[in-house]
Amino acid sequence: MNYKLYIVSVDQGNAFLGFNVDRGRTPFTIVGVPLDVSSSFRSGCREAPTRIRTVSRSLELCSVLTGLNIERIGFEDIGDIVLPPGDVKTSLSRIEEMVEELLREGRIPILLGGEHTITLPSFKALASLSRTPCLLVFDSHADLRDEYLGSRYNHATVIRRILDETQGQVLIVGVRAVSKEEVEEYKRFRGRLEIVKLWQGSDPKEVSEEMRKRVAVCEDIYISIDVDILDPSYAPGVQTPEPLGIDPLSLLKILETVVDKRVRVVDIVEVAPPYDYSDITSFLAAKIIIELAAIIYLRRGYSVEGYRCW
Ligand SMILES: [Mn+2]
Repeated sequence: MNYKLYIVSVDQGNAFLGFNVDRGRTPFTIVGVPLDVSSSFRSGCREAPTRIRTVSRSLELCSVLTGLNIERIGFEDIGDIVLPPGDVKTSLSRIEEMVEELLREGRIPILLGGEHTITLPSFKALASLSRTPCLLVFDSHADLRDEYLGSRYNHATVIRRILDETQGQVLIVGVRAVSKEEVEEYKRFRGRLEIVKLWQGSDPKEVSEEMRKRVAVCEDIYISIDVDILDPSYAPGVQTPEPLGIDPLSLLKILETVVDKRVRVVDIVEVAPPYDYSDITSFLAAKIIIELAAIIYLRRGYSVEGYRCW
């Protein structure tokens, strides 16, 4: 499949941060994946790619954590993938083929969700190209159910399906909302699945060190950020809010410690603009992408001469 057939592009001014750079200049490819079919509580994450792009245009471009000028790095923003409404199976296979092609082209895809279900096809794409793929999930939920409301493919089963359908290692961080069934699943998958505790008040340093140890075996790393890992006071515009989360700076500090050159794919999912007072969550999502991209860029060892703001 040529994924470009299913892409609706954005014009220059509407791209992430308001400008689109050529492939040759940046390793990052932004793509919107507005899958929004399975929410059990409140929906609207199909609007997130557009909203995150819109608010991103008002953010400044110096990365707080790294001091890098992200304007020098930039993003190739190819637009949104078109998904057939209501057809989950076709949607998932289309996402998988697109991510696989982007990886073959040597890109670092940054997926703007959409619901968390998109991580399944996208991680499968990485897993098909890697000997030891690892999924690093930041989420307040474990998403480990075998089925939810009679469905096997949705936001509440996504990690379970990944364990079933790939050989990848999975590390979930930030879980604070689980069912009894999920605790049983966790025991069953121990060895391939680890859950690192993290909630309001946790020490990000301790958590980062534990995570670094656990990802030591990975050849390639996929980072999936469900924004409901954050406390609803920082990120109210999500599909399934969960109290007692961490603050955004703690999340970034953990990412700063854990991210290295093995990171191949990033997704940020579950932002729900209809519930996002004052665009708080969309702004935060855009900021996280800026900071994370700057960290990845540094860790991959590209020259940053002349790229610093200070
Ligand atoms: Mn979640």
